[in-house]
Amino acid sequence: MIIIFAAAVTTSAFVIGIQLPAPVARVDSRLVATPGATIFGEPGVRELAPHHLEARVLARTWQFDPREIRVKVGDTVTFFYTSQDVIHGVKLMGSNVNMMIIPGQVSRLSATFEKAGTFKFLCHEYCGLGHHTMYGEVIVEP
Ligand SMILES: [Cu+2]
Repeated sequence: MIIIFAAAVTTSAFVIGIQLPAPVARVDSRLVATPGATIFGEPGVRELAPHHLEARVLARTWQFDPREIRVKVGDTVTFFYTSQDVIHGVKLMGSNVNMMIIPGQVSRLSATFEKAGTFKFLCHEYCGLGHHTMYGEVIVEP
């Protein structure tokens, strides 16, 4: 069983590309939404290089800002998430993005979109009465 478990972990890490997200930076959650104070002051998508984008997403009760992210097929997007208030989470369907979003901490993960379509993302940490309204979508254009 231990050998099978070790093989499953090794395969998911090095073949499938599933990684443990680690905190990459700290932010002051009181100032996080202030323009100019942190990278989340102006949330959205920026092009860093051809086919390499950066998405800065601020989670707060009960929405993601931005709620819609548009990319093109073949783009690699590095997602940065943080929370302004309570612990949230994000699971992006059809990708490896599945992270906790913790106030004061930046979570980062990259995904490459090989297929056109609309991929929903949603909060997977119960964050209060409006939790079920906390979702958005990545639109991958051909
Ligand atoms: Cu939630």
